[in-house]
Amino acid sequence: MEQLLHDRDRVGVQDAVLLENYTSEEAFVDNLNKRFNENVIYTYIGPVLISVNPYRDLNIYGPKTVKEYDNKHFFEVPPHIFAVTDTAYRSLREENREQCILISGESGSGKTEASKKVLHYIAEVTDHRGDVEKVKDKLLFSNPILEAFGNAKTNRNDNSSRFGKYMDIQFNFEGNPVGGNILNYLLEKSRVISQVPGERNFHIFYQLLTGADDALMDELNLKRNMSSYYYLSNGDKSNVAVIEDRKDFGEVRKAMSTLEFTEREQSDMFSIISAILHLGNVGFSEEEGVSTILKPDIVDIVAKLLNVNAEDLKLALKQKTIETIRDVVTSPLNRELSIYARDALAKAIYDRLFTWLVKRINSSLQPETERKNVVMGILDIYGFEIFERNSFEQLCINYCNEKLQQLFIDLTLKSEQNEYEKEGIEWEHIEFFDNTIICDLIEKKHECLISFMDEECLRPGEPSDITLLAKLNTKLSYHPHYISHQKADVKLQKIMGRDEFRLIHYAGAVTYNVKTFIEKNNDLLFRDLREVMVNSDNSIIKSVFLESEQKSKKRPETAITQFKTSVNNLMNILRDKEPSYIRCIKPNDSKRAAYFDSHLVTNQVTYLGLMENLRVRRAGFAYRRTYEQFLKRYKCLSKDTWPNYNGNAKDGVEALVRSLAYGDKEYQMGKTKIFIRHPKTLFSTEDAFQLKKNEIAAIIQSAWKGL
Ligand code: AD9
Ligand code: MG
Repeated sequence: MEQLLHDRDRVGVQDAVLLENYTSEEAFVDNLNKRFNENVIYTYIGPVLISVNPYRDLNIYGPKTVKEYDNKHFFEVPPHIFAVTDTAYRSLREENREQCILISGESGSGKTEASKKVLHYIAEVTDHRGDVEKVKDKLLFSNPILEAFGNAKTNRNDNSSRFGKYMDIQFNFEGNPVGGNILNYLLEKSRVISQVPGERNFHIFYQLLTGADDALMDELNLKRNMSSYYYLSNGDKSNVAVIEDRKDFGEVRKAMSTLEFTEREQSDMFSIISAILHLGNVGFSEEEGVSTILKPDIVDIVAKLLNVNAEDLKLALKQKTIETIRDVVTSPLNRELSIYARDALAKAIYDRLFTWLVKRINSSLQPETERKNVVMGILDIYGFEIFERNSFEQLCINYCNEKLQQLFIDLTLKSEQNEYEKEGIEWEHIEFFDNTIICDLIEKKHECLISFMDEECLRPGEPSDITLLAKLNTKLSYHPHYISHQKADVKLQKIMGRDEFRLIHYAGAVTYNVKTFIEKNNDLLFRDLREVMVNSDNSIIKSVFLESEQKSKKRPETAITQFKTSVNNLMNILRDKEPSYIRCIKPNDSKRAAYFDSHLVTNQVTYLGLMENLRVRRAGFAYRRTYEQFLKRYKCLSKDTWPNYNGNAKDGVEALVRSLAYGDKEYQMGKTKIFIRHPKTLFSTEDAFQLKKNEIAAIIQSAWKGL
């Protein structure tokens, strides 16, 4: 137990609740820093795990470590992601309680790696029978496929997930995985058509161009030269040293066959990827406001790859048809609108392909029998984002984080309260910041940011980003967490643009720029293009466009409303599960090993709400352990319990704390645990224990010598 407790000057404390000065952010960060310098990346706040990305292989996930954590009590072993996973798994297996592991943190902090470690640990400690192995292989191999299509090199992370992911692992009564299910959130589809300098498009484009054999390249009409493709041309074309596209492509193909993708499905997918690359090369010119296609033969290639009628596609790139109440009107597009239509098509195809892919993987992960299974969910989702310039995507992401924070507060307080009640300890009310007010501002029916945004997007006439902002400012300026330019103080007005609004989130204030809000929220694809796609003979294209066509018979839902629905569904899924939290932290901005930038870490500690978390955890008792564990370690400190003690553990601890002269207010005896209020009480006990241990060792040694 508490292996590192006695070495706290060097390695810091393994649980931040034991920090003397627990309200000091500096002390908190310093503790993480000390541990990081000793290659200890994991620290707790009570049951919450903090993980600092080491950016190097620390050799701490091998079979030996798995064994060290397998079936051990949480506090008997040093903090580790395996300890968290093991505890969740035992609770699922022994008490039949559904679990969820919630991983958050900013880009590059190690969320995806953490989620893989969880899966890896589960795979290691469950049965290795053939049928179970097969399921585990499928679960593990879903990762390379989703990463190929959903991850990309960004300036923050060479393998950045550009979508949110929730994955269920389903277990049977023996505690073995029998299947799974994945939900995906908000793929960053704008990346398909352009990337900022230094970043890349999704991995799959490069993997296909470097990994496909010549026959496939011919079939797809592709050239290996990346600069031939406009959609890749503004991205980073250098071979990124750490990304091995060719090897990864092999892995993806292997994963696809493990998940039983048919040859046809695979070839349809690659045709779509190639079609998108060619589509980007379709250029337009304009005469008297009417666009013409520059190289129609490129559209022929796209049409062939997508298995659609080439002439229909050409027409759909040059005109738009609008249905009014009275009739159907077709009008030509100018060059700008043709480009817009082309890009919208590329994004829509890719986005739907990704959704199809998740569904396809899910069908392969379905358990063979329909018995009721117990579930462990893993959530790997973008953390709170605050950039120099924040747009629609950041609003969605930060809204999701507000909801997760709300759930976190709910569940943490509830579990603290439950424990106190279960142990018969008097509950002390804890003050905390309730972010419901911000969630309501964003999502509460009829009177929130989302509803006003939708109202404006869907109103007839010419809604624009500026009319949207005007509406938000009028309707929401009364709200304490909404700051319009007008409402801002002089200092803030200087840094806030007139096309911006500001929300005060639980993690800090964020200024959002409304430019492109309407376009992104409407997420429009002209009807002409949709119709061409519905008539495709590519099985994937046909099915994904048909599906959304059927859904959108009525008024199509806006992007943010769809997101709101899926976030609320997610909250319902998580709400009735037992949560475990993993908070990931990035030590520096340069992907460097052994470099801890305290300033950067402090920011993340703020955004992750860790100080608040610590405060809640410390509001009552800093330390709690079962009587058995406490007695086992410290029994040598009292004559009543050492060298021989045969009574029950609770009486033993009672006698022990009496002889250690704990103050009355300093501790409480629960039904199964002792609760200690301040760390210094525990530390003096621990120090006494270390002294005693050395004393006993010396006595034993001299006794040996004497023999
Ligand atoms: V993003 O929001 O998807 O952009 P993540 O998922 O938080 O981000 P990721 O897990 O991809 O970050 O980690 C980034 C990189 O850090 C990995 O590619 C590894 O090179 C490195 N990393 C992360 N965790 C560990 C670890 N436990 N040990 C060693 C790690 N390296
Ligand atoms: Mg990730």
